[in-house]
Amino acid sequence: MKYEDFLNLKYKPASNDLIVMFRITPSKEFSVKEAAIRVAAESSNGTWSDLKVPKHIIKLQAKVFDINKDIIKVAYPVELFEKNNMSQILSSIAGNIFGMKAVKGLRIEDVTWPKSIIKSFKGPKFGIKGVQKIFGIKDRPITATVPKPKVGYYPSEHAKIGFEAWMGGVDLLKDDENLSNQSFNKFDKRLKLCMNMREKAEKLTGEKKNYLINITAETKEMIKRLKMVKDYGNEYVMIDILTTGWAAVQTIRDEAGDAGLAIHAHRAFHAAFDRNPLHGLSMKVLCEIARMQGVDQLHIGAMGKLAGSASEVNDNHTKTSTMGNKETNTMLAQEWYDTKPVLSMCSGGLHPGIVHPLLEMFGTSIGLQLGGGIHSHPGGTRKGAIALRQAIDAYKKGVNVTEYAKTHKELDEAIKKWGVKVYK
Ligand code: CAP
Ligand code: MG
Repeated sequence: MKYEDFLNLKYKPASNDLIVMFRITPSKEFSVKEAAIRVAAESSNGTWSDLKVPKHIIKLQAKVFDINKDIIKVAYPVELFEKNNMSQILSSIAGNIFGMKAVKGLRIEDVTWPKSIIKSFKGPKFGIKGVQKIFGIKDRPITATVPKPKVGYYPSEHAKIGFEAWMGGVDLLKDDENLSNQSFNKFDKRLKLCMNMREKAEKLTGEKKNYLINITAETKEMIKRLKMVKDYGNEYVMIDILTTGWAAVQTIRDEAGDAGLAIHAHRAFHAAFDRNPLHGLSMKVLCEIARMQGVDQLHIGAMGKLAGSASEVNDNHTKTSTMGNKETNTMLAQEWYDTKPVLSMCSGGLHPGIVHPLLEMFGTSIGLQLGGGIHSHPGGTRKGAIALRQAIDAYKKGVNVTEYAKTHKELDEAIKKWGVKVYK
């Protein structure tokens, strides 16, 4: 076995090969081709020196089958991977290779996952239709808000903010990604008080309300917290999928599925590896993995305060919310078989004057999360929530927000404060 065995530009991938599209920047002593075969070798079963090996091992070699400037495609025999084991799959295709001296930069742009791997994971229990059914919503986005400042409130203050937001028309109160069970806001206290407020708001508004309480913790502790959420009759849990890790997410998917709870996935930590265009792993691939692992809602970006271009967010949305896509210059083809679509949650610096472009891009079967864009409304949280619902109503009626604001005070105040932004 030698490096050259991992190159075959005439190879046509088998239908059950796993295919990775890499963007590769070779170190100066290597050509793209030399670096590419080293990546294919190290991520499948090669090594740096030549080896005499039995025939059956050769079958597991990955093959570089396409090189186009700095984009290479590698086909991996599916036998290389353990089904239903995302950690092992990523240790192979997204492991040592990022640290190889043969590359100065290496980024996984996309992956085509073969059917046998996709179907080995549970996928979402609810998916888009299931979460819309929880709220009885079909023709408007699901709305969420997170109390700001992101941490510091006592449970009673947190619950009060939740009540105000629910009364103003928000569907989901959400914990921030770094709120869990700190001394100033204990999980069990917060859960109890927010459930009381949820019940009160449901009665007064006649609308279904829910709470995305963040169970992020060590896995056994997360299961304990998930069970507490279930006991209170809430229908969701929230988990920071990247700081907890894929094995933990898979366990929570099993537990949440048994408990009939939907999963809201926060993606904090993603920018550590998806922001550098020349090194790391794209958010598209994280969307694909999260979908296989079975989250029901996932933050995908929104061209607000955080990095991520409209086309990147659009690709993310394609991976969460469609049943498949053809190859483009930024995406590999993917088929999802019967793995449910995941609700794209758009968030990050959003306010009522900025939601229309998102609805124009993605339609109304998405989630909109506004934190500061609700709580910093001049009239306070409840008015901020009302302004968001007014902006959504305007969209559904085909009226632009400036026009609609003339007869809707809360929206008018939001626009006066933050303006109406259209994405460039
Ligand atoms: C938004 C947010 C979300 C980010 C996550 C925050 O608050 O709560 O965590 O949007 O980013 O902490 O910043 P604001 P993404 O609405 O006040 O900005 O959705 O891109 O993963
Ligand atoms: Mg947050």
